[in-house]
Parts: sequence; structure tokens; C-alpha cells
Amino acid sequence: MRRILTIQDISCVGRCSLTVALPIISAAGVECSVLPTAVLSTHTAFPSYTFHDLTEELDPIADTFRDLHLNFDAIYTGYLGSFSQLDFVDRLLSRLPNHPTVIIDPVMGDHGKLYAGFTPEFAEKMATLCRHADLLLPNMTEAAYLLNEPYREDYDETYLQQILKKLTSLGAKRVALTGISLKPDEIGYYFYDAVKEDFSYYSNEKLPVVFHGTGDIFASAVTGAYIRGMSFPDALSLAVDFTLASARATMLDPDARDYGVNFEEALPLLIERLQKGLYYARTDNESTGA
Ligand code: PXL
Repeated sequence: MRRILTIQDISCVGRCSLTVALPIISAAGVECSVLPTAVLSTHTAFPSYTFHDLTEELDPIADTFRDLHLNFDAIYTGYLGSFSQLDFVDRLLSRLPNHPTVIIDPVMGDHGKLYAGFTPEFAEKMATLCRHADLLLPNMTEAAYLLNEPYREDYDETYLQQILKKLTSLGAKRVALTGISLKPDEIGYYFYDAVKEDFSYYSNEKLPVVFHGTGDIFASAVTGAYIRGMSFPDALSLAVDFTLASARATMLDPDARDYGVNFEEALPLLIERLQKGLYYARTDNESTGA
């Protein structure tokens, strides 16, 4: 069975980070190991929250993994809450044996604003981490902060392609801009594969609501589907459809409050689509660009 290691926080209530990554990656038929960076009572969009930093645990845990010769097919990083956590991930990714696929979701903000606790200096340091990425998954807000460019909502394909090229010049082999709307009633991704020099775009219906935590659902689904054997564009398209199905289920739930998106109700779609493809037998080495 394929195994990934995901590095992000665990927020006890309010589906995001590990409470999203674990079930989605497991449902994709991939073992999900974890390296929790912090424990929070809820995610930081709640009016109050606790934050217990686990940075001091990270090196001893990673050293033990190394001593035990534990191997991972992929490393997926999400929310990282401090400069020292960025340093840790940088060191870890620099020394990994066997070149696992590295998927970086540079979680920092949305809708033009940084989440609580983040600064432009943090974004500048996150930009240096991007050189490790086989796949980088920023939304437009994160892309703007990574490149130190103004945030724009009025974009066209030419602008997106420019941004994608600039992001791959940070060293990422592939970048998918998430939450992209080229038509008012559609939302999806715009992808650039710098290894193949190829752009692709896919979108589906845009619902008239915005939910917190959809980025983590999207990134977890891409990671699970890719490691299960789909190509990057197919994994990204499946993640668009799965995120939409999750958001639809949330809209229909009269009890939906601040707990995040009802992705659980959309898990059958993810499993079915992966089963239909019988994606077991990747033999190529697409992720390393070899
Ligand atoms: O959904 C991204 C995320 C992850 N983890 C924590 C967060 C957020 C977004 O606000 O606060 C702790």
C-alpha cells in the first residue's frame, strides 16, 4: 500500500488540516501517516482558540522516522504555524531519501487576506520552501503573497499563465492555482506543468456560498488521488468535483454551522471515481520529473 506523510496542525473542532487529510487520504486507499505541528481547540477563524505549538517534537519524531528507515511515497504539507516550522520542513525536505513526491499547500490566507497570525515576512519564507514542490497548490491570495504582487480578482488566462510561470520560477515543478473562476458561475483550477511545459484548466459549478476549509479538502483529495495513481490533471479535476460535492452537501444541511464542509457525504464519489479508474499500478516516475 502506498503511504504518505502529512505535516500540518490538528484543530480539534472545525474540519480542516489533519481532521480532513486523514479521512480523505484513507478513503483514497492510501495510508496517511501524520506529523502534527500544533494542537488547536478550533481553527483560527473562530472568535477564540488555543494554540499549542509542537515544534520541539518535530525533530525528534523525524529523527526517529529516519533511524527506523521509514519510507513515504509522498510528503504533503499544509498549515504551518511559525517560522521555525518552516525551517523544520525545509530541513526535512532537503534530506529525504528516495525522492518522495512533495506536495505543498502554502496555507496562509484567502479572499485577499492573510489568516490570523500570518505576515508578509512569513509568506516570503514560505516562498523559499516552494523549491521542493513537485506540486504547489496556492489560491490567488497565497500566490500574490508568495510573489509579493498585488492581489487581483479580475484576471484572465494571460495573467494566470504569467503568475504560474513566476511561481514555477520559485523552483516548484508544477503549480495549480486553486479557486479559479474564469466565468462567474464556474470554479476550478489552472495548472502549469513546468516539466512538460503544459497548461491545463478545469472547472465545475460555482455555488453562491463560501465555506471555510475547502482548500484542505481539495489538497487532500489531489494528494490521495495522485498517489493512488491518477495523473496530476486528473487528480486535480477529481478534487474539483469532490470539493463541489462536499460544498453541495453542506448547503443542504440545515445544521451546518462553523464546523467546516460536509466532505464525509461526498466520500462515496471519491471512492467510486478512484475505483472506476483502477488506479493501482503507477510504474512511471512522473512526480520526480525523471
Ligand atoms: O484551513 C486552513 C487552516 C488550517 N489550520 C488552521 C487554520 C486554517 C485556516 O484558517 O486556522 C489552524
